[in-house]
Amino acid sequence: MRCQSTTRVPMEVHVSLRQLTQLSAFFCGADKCGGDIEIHAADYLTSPGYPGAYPPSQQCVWVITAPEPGQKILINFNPHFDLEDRDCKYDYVEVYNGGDELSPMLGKFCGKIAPSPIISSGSQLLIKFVSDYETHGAGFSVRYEVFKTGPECSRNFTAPRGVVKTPGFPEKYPNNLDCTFMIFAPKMSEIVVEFDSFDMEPDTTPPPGALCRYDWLEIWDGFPAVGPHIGRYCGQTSPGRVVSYTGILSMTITTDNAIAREGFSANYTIRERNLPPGHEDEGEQLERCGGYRRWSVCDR
Ligand SMILES: [Ca+2]
Ligand SMILES: [Ca+2]
Repeated sequence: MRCQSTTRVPMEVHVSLRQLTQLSAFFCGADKCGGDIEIHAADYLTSPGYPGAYPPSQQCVWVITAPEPGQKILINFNPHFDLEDRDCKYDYVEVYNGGDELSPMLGKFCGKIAPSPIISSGSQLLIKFVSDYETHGAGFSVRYEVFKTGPECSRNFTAPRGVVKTPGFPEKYPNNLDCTFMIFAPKMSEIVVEFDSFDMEPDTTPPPGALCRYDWLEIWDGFPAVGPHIGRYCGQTSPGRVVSYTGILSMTITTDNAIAREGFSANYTIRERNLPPGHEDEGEQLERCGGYRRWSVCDR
């Protein structure tokens, strides 16, 4: 059995070769094969030795638990998936929808095609890996994370005016949100958003270069992460009044797994673009450039 090079047995301990083998198998096993995992952040688990060949005669059981009872778990298998393929009789991965093997099985997998992403219906998921005594493959790697409520809370707005607010406002917003709001305006108009109230979990001691690490609102004048960035907000630092000139304004709301506040409520209005006299042609220029108000972006 191949062991992690970081595993060291203290030299002062006098043990027989047999004991040493058992001990190293124990350390490798504890590190690599099975265990209880509580999700703190997205992370990976792999078959022992991945992406090298897994050892024979493995039986690894991982029980993954989300930090809160109402949460679900999302797992994604790496496409580099390789388990002996004989109708999953000898080597296989099983996924159960719960914390034990009596829970409903969501799938049993082998061969070279990685399973599709799986979402638990409760807060626990069990992954079991079994290999027999011969014929091995590279195994599998799986990324696990708390399933974020994305599609349910995301919305598009096209009406000339409306209200944008955090889910449940003025009650506290839910944890583990990942929502996108997009406001679309007709050509030659701009979007004005006025925040009436704003309160998200503050981040009082961010390290240099970081900002609002727990819960935040992020705003772009355009598509998320594509258009010019307007800002990232948390605590009681309200964005105040925000104007989009591109015809699209995007907001993303991200919250972590603890501590919630009231969130925010904002009114938006779509209005005719107001250009000072003598600058009317800039409007056309903006349209030609795909609505970017930065000339440098347009020039490229
Ligand atoms: Ca095998
Ligand atoms: Ca939070």
